Formats: sequence, C-alpha cells, structure tokens
Amino acid sequence: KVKPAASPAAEEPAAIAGNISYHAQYSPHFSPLAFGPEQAFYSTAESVRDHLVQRWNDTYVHFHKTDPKQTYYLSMEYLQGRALTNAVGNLGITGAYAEAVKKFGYELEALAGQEKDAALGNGGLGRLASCFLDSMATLNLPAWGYGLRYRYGLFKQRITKEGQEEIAEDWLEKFSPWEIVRHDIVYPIRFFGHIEISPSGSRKWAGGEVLNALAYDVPIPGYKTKNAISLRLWEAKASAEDFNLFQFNDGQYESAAQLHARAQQICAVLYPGDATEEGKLLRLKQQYFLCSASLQDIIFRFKERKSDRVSGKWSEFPAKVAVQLNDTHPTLAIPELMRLLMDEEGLGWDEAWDITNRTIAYTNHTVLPEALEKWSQAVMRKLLPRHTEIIEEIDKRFKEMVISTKREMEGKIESLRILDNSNPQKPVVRMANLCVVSAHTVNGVAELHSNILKEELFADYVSIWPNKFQNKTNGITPRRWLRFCNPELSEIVTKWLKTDQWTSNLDLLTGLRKFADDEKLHAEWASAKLASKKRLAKHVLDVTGVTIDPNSLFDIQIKRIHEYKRQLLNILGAVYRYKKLKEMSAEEKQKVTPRTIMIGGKAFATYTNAKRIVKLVNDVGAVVNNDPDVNKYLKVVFIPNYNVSVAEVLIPGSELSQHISTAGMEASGTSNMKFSLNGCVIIGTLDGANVEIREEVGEENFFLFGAKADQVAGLRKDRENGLFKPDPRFEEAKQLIRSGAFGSYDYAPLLDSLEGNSGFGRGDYFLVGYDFPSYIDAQTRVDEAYKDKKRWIKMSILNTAGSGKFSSDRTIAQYAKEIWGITASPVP
Ligand code: DL6
Repeated sequence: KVKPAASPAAEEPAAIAGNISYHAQYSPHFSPLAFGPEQAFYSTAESVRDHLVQRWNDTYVHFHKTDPKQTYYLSMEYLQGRALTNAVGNLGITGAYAEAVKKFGYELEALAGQEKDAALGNGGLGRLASCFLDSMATLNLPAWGYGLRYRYGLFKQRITKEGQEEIAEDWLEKFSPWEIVRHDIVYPIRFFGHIEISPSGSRKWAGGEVLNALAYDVPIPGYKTKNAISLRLWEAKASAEDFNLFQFNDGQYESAAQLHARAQQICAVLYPGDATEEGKLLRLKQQYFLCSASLQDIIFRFKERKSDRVSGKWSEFPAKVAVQLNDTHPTLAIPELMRLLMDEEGLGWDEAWDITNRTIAYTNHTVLPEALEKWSQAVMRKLLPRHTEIIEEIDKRFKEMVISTKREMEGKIESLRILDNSNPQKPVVRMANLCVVSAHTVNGVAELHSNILKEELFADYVSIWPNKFQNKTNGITPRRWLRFCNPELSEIVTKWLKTDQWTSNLDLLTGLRKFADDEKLHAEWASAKLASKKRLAKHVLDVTGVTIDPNSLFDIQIKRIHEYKRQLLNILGAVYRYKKLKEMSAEEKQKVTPRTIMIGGKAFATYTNAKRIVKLVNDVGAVVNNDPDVNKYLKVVFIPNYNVSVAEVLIPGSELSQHISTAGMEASGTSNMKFSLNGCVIIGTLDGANVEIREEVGEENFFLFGAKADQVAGLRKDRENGLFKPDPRFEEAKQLIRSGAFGSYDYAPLLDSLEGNSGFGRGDYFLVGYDFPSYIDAQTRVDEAYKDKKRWIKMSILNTAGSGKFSSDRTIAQYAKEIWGITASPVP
C-alpha cells in the first residue's frame, strides 16, 4: 500500500561518491574526523546497500502482487563470504563504484579486503546454500533462504605450536552493513512445557519457556536482473518482561537475566559441541528455533498474500509453498508444520499430513553414518513434547501402511522406522528416516551419491516409493567463482568466446575447446595463471611467513579436515616425496618438478584425529621448508583459517587440486568444480562429483587413482581377513614420521589408525594404505605432465571448457522444475 520513494541509488561515479559521503556523515559509526579504509568500506557498503534495498523492496512487492509459488530453503549453514565485490558485480556497477572510491583515494579491491567474511557455515553444505541463493535470485525465482544469525559463526582457526586453536569468529564485531533488522518480524518460540487436552480432545502445547525469533534480512541480488531475494536469519531474544528487575535489584544479576542468557546461547555458535547433554539440547533447540520461526513466517506470508484465505483453503498451501530441507538439520520442520496446521489452524491429521508431504522435500548430503542425525527420544520429549507425539504418530502410521500394503517388507520394518527402539535404554529418532517418510522428494547431490542412496542407504524405501528419489548434481555460481574472483582469466574467456554471456550460461564455455591448442590463447592463459599464482604467493607470505615460488607447481587441497577426505594421504605423499628428494643426487634433483603443496581447512574442535592431521601438516612444513637440500623442489604449507575469501585467492592460483576421498564417501564436493572452472587439473578418486567432472573435462585431463566405490566394502573385508599387503613406499612414509623426523609430537595414534585389521578409524577404514601406491603413481604422472607446458595449459583450458555443467544455475533450474514446481517471476 505504501508507494515506494524515489531511489537514492545513484549509478554515476560522481553521484555515487556523493552517496558514499552522505553515508559517512549520516550513517555514522566512526569519528567524523577520519575516513580511513575501514570507514570508507562501511560507507561504500552502505551506499551499495541502497541499491540492494531498492531491488529487494521491489521484488517483495512484486511477489506479493503476483503471488507465485515460492520456495523456502531451510539451512543451518550459509557461507556467504564477503558481499561487496559480489554485490556491485551482480548489479553491474563495479566500474562506477571503482571510479567513485578513487575520488577518495581508494581502490575498490582494497576496500573490499576490509570486509569480514560472513562465516555462518562449516563447509561445502553451507557454501552450496549460498551459491543456490545467488542462482535463485539470478534466475528470478520466487525463493528465499532461512537460517540462523550466529554471533560467532563456527570458529576462527589459529595455528600455534600445539596445532589448531579455535577462537570465536567475531564477524559481527563492528556490524554487518548487509543486514536489515526487522523489528516488525518477530515470532514466539516455545521450548519444554506440556500438552493440554481440551474437552473435545484437541491437543495444544503450553507452558515451558518462550523466546522470540527476530528477523534479520540480507538482500541477495541476482546477476543482471532487478530481482533481489532475501536470506532471512533469525536471532533469539528474550523480552524485557523476562528480565527480573526484582532479582536484579536484589543483586542476583545472573538469575535476573537467565532467559536472556539462554536466548544468547541459541545463536552464539554454529554446531556447539555435543558431547554433553547440554550441548545436545542446545543443538536441538537451534534446529527447532530455525524451523519454527521460518514456518510461522511462511504461514504468515501465505495468509498475507491472499487476505480472503481461510482455513478451508489450506489445500492450496502446497501450490504456493515449497520447503527444501538442506540435510537433516531442519527436519523438525516436518512435525512443526503438522503442529501448526493441526493445533493452531485446526486441521485434521489427514489434511495436515497431505499438505506437509506435498510441501516438503529433503536433500541428503552424506552417507556417513555418524553424520546421519539421531536424537535421543528422551531429550526430544523433554524439549518438544508435542513434536515427539507427532513423530510417534507418523512412525505408527508409516508402520501400519507398510504392513498393510507391502507385506513383503515387514521383516525390514524396524530398520525403516523413524523410531529406533533397539536399545531400550536409549531409544532414538532417526531424522533421515523421518525426512524420507515425510517428504515428497528425496535427492542426492551427485549421480554416484544419488545411486548409493537408492541402492544402499535408502534402498528399501525405493521399493515403497520408487518415484520419490532424484539426483541433483551440485553446482557453484560462476559469478563469484570465476567472474569476480579471477578477473584476468574471465577477460580471456570473454575475449575468446566473444561474449560475456557465459556468466549466466556456463555451457558456452565449451566454445573454448576449439582453441585448446591455440598458442596465443596459451600465452594469455599462462600469464593470467601466473598473475593469480603471484597473488596467492603473496597471501601465503602474509599469513604464514613462508616464501613460495610462483614457478613451482601449485598443488592445493582445501576443505574441512576429515579422515574420509584423506588429507593424511596427501601429507604422507608429501613425506614420501621429501624422503625421495633427500635420497637424490644434485643431478637427479635437476629433473624434479618443483612443487608447492598447500593444505587448508578447519578440523572440528572435538575431532582429535583431524586435529592431529593439521598438526602433522604444519610439522612437515616446518621441516621441509627449512631444509636447504630440498626446499627449492618442495614446500609444504598449511593455509590457516580457510574460508570463502581465502578460497577466492587460492583457487585462481591453483594448478593441481586434490579431491582424494575414499570412493563412495564424498557426497559430491563443490570445490572440485571451482578448481576445474578456474583451469586447475584435478587429481582424484572416482568419488562424488569427480566422476561427472572427469566425464565433462575428458579423462586425459584428470589424474585418476584409487579404489572404486563398489570395491571399498570388499577391500575392507580383505583387510579384516589379513589379505592387505602394504606397499613398501607407504611403510617408508609412515616410518619417517614415526622416526621423529618431523618433531616429537606423538603421531602414533594417527598412524596406528592406518594399521590393524578392522573397525571404524582402525584397520585403515579409509583405505589410505590401499590407495597409496596408485596415488603416488598418479602424482608421478602429474610431475611428467607439468614438464610439458603446452600439454599442461591445454589440460587447464579443457578443464575450464568442460565446467559448464557445474553452474548452480543449472542445478537450481532443475530443483525449480523437477522438485519445487516454481517458475521465474522477474520484476518488471
Ligand atoms: O552437498 C554439499 C556438500 C557436498 O559437496 C559434500 O560432499 C558433503 O560432504 C557435504 N555434506 C555435509 C553433510 N554433513 N556431513 N558430513 O556437509 O555437502
């Protein structure tokens, strides 16, 4: 009803400079006497935000008027990274802003470097969610993201003599210029309490404690479109009434503000430690907080868009709303939607169930048993008594349905059920089972992974619902991951393709194939790569103090540290390389391909073996890099505090990247796509999206090694039966570490996990020893290939040329059509 005011969003450099000055004066956060880089960054960001807000408002009004079906993406993680470069790039005003800030004596790139990463994620799952938001906006889709506004994100990684140290990541230390606090959007969220039954038999959750969810909106601009969508992040708040003034005045300060403290805990950190009961309860609270606030908001909007809608028309809900669960973390959306529909809106079970089922879809991102969430029924009942009741009813009805319609499945019913009562002392709720039973669609994130879901993890469900399962191979946004992070290479791509349309139609990259042998392109390509390598070398020097040679082969593995991702295989390979170098004569060394191995990633705070791996990489680096016999030929660097903005420097400068997980264990991987897009060749196993990348770029442009997914179980059995014969090179590498060559830290527990016969984490469950020889052979092939510069550049070009499939625009278009049933709704 409100007519939008005229736009303050100027697009001419002079006017932009005026707007930046305006923000420096009238949105003041700093002394008016100074305008240093930090002040300049905030004022510039606030000026860019004016553009975003205008589009974001227009998009909201447009969606409100046209009332299209809308998707809501629920995710515990978003790894947004920095926003300034992306925002001006997507809005097409980079040049104008660069010129404007020059008037104040600044380079736009330097100001962009002032920004702290919005680090509300852990790894690939969170970054995927952020790439998806970019594509949803770019494709003009009516779609939003919902998440939590963690005060301290995951953690900041500091490397000390002891290894990894976690410190709170204070991304909100000053403030975020990109978020808009929405005091008009607040929902009550209840915890604990009891169920009240009315005389008519209807049930209602009451009592317990009630906090508020307050919305913070982050506008997400699409690329070359007027559409800007929302990432709505919830913050937990207690109300003023919950502050006990009486107790406070009585000197009982802590108990006076108890509920306020509990509210702060909810959004303090992502994935708080869950070894204790308190930790488990907090995680469950977080999950419910996200689900309840988001669903109340979705229902509010459903009602808002058609004011005449009454409860009789709830059947339209799935025609207007699609909810995507990003992994099992937001599973509580299922019982919460049921509860809201039944207890708050008065629907019966059957109608509520039909709506819930037609609304909700679930993406699985892992087959790792320890990552498939299971919640104690006792904890769940205490925190969410009504939801537990609803889950029990879903479980009961599912069991009855199977027994009455699929008698042949009866013997399998216990493993399919949502409630696992096999340990009567500790009955649990299996969240993935709840998702599969309740959602209309379940998808995996790469072809191999989706096949594993269908053939193994969820095979029995497939015989009940053959059409429920789909694949949606992950993707990455080509804007952030090539156009903006690698401007040199982007310009070359645009020049040779004679169009910049590849930024929104990535399949056009195949047009580079015909130039793969062109010497002029080779020269340009090599010079762009060198420029990026130099930038990366500078970053390494700045953050580690280690000098690396831009003429050496830059070999990178950056991802969460996990035993299945096998950073240990990488570092054992480096140790073996070091040993061989030490044994070589000066003449032999001349023939060696100099290499810089870089490894980066965070180890989860309580994951001891992962932390040992971080320590080992650092210890090996300290010895190798200071050994004058070899350090011209090998450097090993641990890149601290890996995050999105670090990736934006590392990936363009990479030449070889390692995606070397035990086959069948990496659901997809997405950094593999980013590397390949930036002309980096992959050494990898046939795992996750590697399989499809290799198909697209050509097998001669991918260094393959290792066991295949369908061999893994047999190899583990062989091992148990004492049939594994370790390669002597593997033994040499381990022995060198055990000898103390890299310091006196006790690596025995880590190395012992590679020995023995069986068991998770023992008996080399991740097959490092089995894959070691083929890994070393593949690395030898890499060294040979790199000596032939022409061959290498051609491989690099063909990697970029074959990356079209891995645009998140393709992935999101498939979700929109094949799961959500939504269509584009561009702002006119
Ligand atoms: O789908 C995004 C991303 C995949 O690329 C990774 O392969 C996968 O490990 C990750 N999954 C998770 C879920 N939890 N665990 N482990 O982060 O999803």
